[in-house]
Amino acid sequence: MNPTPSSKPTSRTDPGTASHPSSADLLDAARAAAQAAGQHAWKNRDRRSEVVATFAHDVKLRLDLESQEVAESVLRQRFPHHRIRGEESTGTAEGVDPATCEWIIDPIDGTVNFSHGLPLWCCSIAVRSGGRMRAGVVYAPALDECYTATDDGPAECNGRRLAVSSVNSLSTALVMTGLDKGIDPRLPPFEIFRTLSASVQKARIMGVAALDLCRVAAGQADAYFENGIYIWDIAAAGLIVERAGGRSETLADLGSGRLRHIASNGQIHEELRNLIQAVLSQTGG
Ligand code: LIP
Repeated sequence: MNPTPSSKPTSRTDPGTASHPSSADLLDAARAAAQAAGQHAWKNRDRRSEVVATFAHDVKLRLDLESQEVAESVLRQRFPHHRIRGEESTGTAEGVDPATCEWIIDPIDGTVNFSHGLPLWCCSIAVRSGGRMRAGVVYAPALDECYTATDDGPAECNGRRLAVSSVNSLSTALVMTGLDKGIDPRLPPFEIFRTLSASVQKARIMGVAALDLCRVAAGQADAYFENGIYIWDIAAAGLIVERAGGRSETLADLGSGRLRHIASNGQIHEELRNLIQAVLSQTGG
C-alpha cells in the first residue's frame, strides 16, 4: 500500500483573493489538511486502541482528537479567520455570516473500522460559503485514495475523473447504507433496511459514509441512504457525488445535527426516495 496521495495543484478558473479565496485555493487547503490529518492517523495506527470514550455502538479515539487538531492547524495557517466545525471540535455554526467560509471536518470517518484495523476509513473535509459547498476532499490513506471536487470543477480520485453509474433501476442497484448509532430495532431505519435489502440487487454496510458516497461518485455503487448521519460525514462526499453527475440530498433534519440523507447516480434517485418515504409513512417515522 502506498499512503502518499497525489498532491498536484488544481487548475485555477478563478484567481480568488485573500478574503474571497477561489474554489481551487480552498481545494488545495482542504487537500493539504486532509492529507496531514489522514497521515497522522495512518502513521500512528498502532495507537488505535487509545480510547477516550466508549459508547454502546461507537468509540472515540485519541487519534480522532489529534487528527482534528492537525487538520485545523493546517487550515488556520492558511485561513485564520474562517470558521471550523468538526466531529471533534467545539465550534458551532450558529450565527455564522453565510458569506464566511466554514470548514466541516471529520478527521476519521469510520472510526470503529479504524479501531479494528480495517482499511475502510477516511478523513473528510469540506468548505462552504454563500450557502453552498465550495470544495471537498475525502482521503483514505490505507486505500491510497484521495477524492476531490470543487463547485466549479470535476470530481476526481487521485487525479482521475469520476462519473456515476448508468444503472436505472433499484432492482439492479448496489446501495450503500448504514444504521443509526442509536440502534433500536423497533425504529424505522431497520424497517427501511429490510425493505431496501429486498428491493435492490444488494445493500451493503461498510461503516464509512464518506467513502460510501465516493463509491457512488466513482460508479462502483449506485446509491446511498442513511438515517441519523451528520453533516461532517456527507458534506465533502456529497459535493463529489454531484460533481460526478449524481445527486446528494438531505431528506430531513432529525434534530441534534442528525440527518436523513440519500445520494445516487441520479437515475434511481426518485425511486429510492419514494421507497424510503413509503416505509416511513407505513411505520409513522
Ligand atoms: C460513522 C459513519 C458510518 C455510520 C456511523 C458513523 P464516524 O462515522 O461513517 O457510516 O454508519 O453511524 O456516523 O463516527 O466513524 O465518524
